Amino acid sequence: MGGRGRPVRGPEGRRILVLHGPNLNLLGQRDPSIYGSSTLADIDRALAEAADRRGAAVECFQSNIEGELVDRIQSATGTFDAIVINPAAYTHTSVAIRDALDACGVPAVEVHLSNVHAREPFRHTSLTAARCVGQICGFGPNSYLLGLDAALAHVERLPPPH
Ligand code: CA2
Repeated sequence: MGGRGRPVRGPEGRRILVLHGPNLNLLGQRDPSIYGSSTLADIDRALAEAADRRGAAVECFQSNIEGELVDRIQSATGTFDAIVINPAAYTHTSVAIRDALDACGVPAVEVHLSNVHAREPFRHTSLTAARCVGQICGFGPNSYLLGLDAALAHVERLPPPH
């Protein structure tokens, strides 16, 4: 039993959906001073290896299209234990992604490569973070790995489904 009498299950067999928002497909090709030199493929590989070491699995998906991200969030219900999402620019604009996170019933962790709170004021507001368990930002690609661990730690403390 975990704290407060909740059952604790390990990360084994957990399925985590990783979503990357618009322009993140360009990582490693431009603006390395802000976003570093890792490519999205590097990040996805590191996530898959980290998940594998924990006996869990990730599925990674990137889209520049808001509706495709909404579709993937909706389809996570009943198929994934948690979502790790970097909504990129949609963080600051998307009521649709916020509503999808609300509706899907799957716990989500928001991650950002950069420290959005130390950048332009328009990046300080996240429409999506309030529908997530929490937000991790400013650690470069490690934000995703920290997000994966946060998501696994969170679901381990949820009661198992009936
Ligand atoms: O820091 C993050 O992870 C962001 O989500 C990245 C978004 C930005 O709009 C958010 O405010 C913070 C931008 C992703 C664009 O990625 C690029 C990568 C390489 C070159 C150009 C853009």
